[in-house]
Formats: sequence, structure tokens, C-alpha cells
Amino acid sequence: MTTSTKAAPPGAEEVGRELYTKMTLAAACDERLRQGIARGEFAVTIWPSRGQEAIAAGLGAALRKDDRLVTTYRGLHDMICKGVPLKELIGEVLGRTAGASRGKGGTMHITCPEVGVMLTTGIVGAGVPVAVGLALAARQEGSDRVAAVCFGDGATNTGSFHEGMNLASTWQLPVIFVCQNNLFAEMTPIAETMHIDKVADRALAHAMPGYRIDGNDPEAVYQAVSEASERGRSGGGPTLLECVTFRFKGHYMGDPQRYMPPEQLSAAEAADPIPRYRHRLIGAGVLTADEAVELEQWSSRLVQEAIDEVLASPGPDPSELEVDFFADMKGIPA
Ligand SMILES: Cc1ncc(C[n+]2csc(CCOP(=O)(O)OP(=O)(O)O)c2C)c(N)n1
Ligand SMILES: [Mg+2]
Repeated sequence: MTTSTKAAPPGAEEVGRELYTKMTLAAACDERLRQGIARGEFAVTIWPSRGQEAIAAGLGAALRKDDRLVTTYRGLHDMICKGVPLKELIGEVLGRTAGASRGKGGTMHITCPEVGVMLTTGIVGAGVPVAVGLALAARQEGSDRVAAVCFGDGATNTGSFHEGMNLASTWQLPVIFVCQNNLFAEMTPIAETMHIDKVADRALAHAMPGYRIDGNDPEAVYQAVSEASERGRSGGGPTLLECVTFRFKGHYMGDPQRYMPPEQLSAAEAADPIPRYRHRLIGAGVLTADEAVELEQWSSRLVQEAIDEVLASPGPDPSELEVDFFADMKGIPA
């Protein structure tokens, strides 16, 4: 595992600030939604991403706006860091017309093509072949954009993961497979679902580069995604990145986490990537302690403003039930 403990190199200040801003925004959104659900303010659920922000920040900062992203039910952090406006994201989670799909998609089905977020899926592993198709489309259109897909450790045991890896490798497509290895699939620890030490080794079966990196270090993720994008854009084919992290909250809202050894959870919380990165940036002179606090408060304010706007918008009207569901086939020969 590569762990960078060095101060940010000269010129990296801007990236450091961007990474930290993205991390705080993702955490503020996750925390506020959980708070609202816990106190009965919102009758919805989410699959918390708290603890996994460094991956989303590194990925979002390294990708271009037109690069495609496919993620999962746990991917609110990925979408925030790729640039989905908070109002559109929260609007979808809360089922209001302010949402990216006018409140008809919900957390499991968010799409915001303006910033390259094409699909969120609740079907484990199902995003992988879709990302492969998006990369094939980029090639056919003569674009050098890449397609990234986020999924969990558990998803790497599915057939669709291996089918997608195989096709991407066979056709040398510009796909970045980003495994957010949070060490659990629902309530099951990774050691009970696979007989390998590293998910990254699964790349060997498809003759593609596979790297295991510290998913709690946003700069390590940024670096790895930048290299993988460069490889993809220049015709070097796909890359598998295993980003090792931890899921601080339960699988779902209200999960009592009885299956998780308390000492494992408290060790992970003690290594929380957000204070860890804040400390590193302050030590490197990129941020002052006051600026870090201001950024965190700014993130919380932005989230609250988005929630206020969303709550002021209505739920979708029943007359919209079939609107936007089918393509307009006018002019297309049968
Ligand atoms: C095809 C499929 N099988 C089973 C499920 C039920 N399920 C939902 S989340 C989950 C665990 C996925 O674990 P992982 O891929 O590690 O992602 P994480 O939730 O940890 O981010 C399972 C089995 C599902 N949604 N889809
Ligand atoms: Mg997992």
C-alpha cells in the first residue's frame, strides 16, 4: 500500500485545497442527511459513505468534467466530488422536483450527465458493464474521455465485474475500475467472501494493471487516478484500483453494526481520513487551522442551503409518472 506522509510538493497547494474541500463537502452532506433521517425530518434512507471521502475526492479532482462516472447506492460522496450540484443530488435523495431526475430516481438512481455522472445503481456489480459501454462509446465517438466506475469489495465477486473487466481488457478500453474496499459487504467481512489477500490481484486474470492504494489518502488516489486516466486516454487500456478504506457507519441507516468488532471500528475512526488530511495540509502550510474550520463551516452551510431549497420544492406530480421514461422516437425509423 502506498501511503504518502510527505508535505504537499510545491504547486500542489491548489490540488490539496480542492481535495480537502471535496472531502468536507461530502462528509457534511452525509452527516446532515443522517441527522435528518435519524430525527424524522426526512422519511428516506441512505447508505452512508462517511469514512470513504478521500477516494471520491481524489477521483473527482483527477477526472475531467466530461469523463464519465458510474457509481452505487453508497456513492453520494462520489457524485458530490464529480460536481453534481448539491441541490440536484439532495433533491433526488429527498424525492423532490429539485432533484436531477425531478425526484423520480431516488438515491439508487441518480444521473447528472452535465457533469458526467451517468448512472447510480443498487444492483451490486451492475455498474461495471455500463462503464465499459460508456468507454466503448467514447472510442466510437473519437473522444479521449475515460469512464470510471466505483463499486465495493463485494461487487468484485460478481459475474458482471469479471465480464466487464474481460471486455475492457480485450478491447483495451479507457476504463478505470475503482474498488472502494471498505472491508465489508453488508454484514460480511471480506475474509469470508474471497480467498485472496488483495482485490487488486484480480487485475492479473485480465492482464491489466492493478494497484492497491491507501484509499484514505486523497493524494494517493488523485495520483493513481491521474495515471490511470493518462493510460486510458493514450490508448493504454483499463486499470483496476483497489482503494482500501473503511465504512464508519452501518451498511444502511439504523444498522446496529453488531457484526463489526468495536476495536476495528474505533481504530478506523482514530485514523479518520478527514482530520488526517487536515493535519497534513496544516503541517505543509497549505491551510491554516482557522481556514480549515471555515471550510468545514462553509460546507455545512452549503448543504443546509441546498436542503432548504429542496424542501421548498414539491414532490413530483402524479401526471409526471411516465414523463422522461422513454426516448422520443419521433423521426427514428422503426
Ligand atoms: C446483485 C445484487 N446482489 C445482492 C444485493 C444485496 N446487497 C446490497 S449491498 C450488498 C453488499 C455490497 O458490498 P460491497 O460491494 O462491498 O459494497 P459496499 O456496500 O460495501 O459499498 C449486497 C449483497 C444487491 N443489491 N444486488
Ligand atoms: Mg464493501
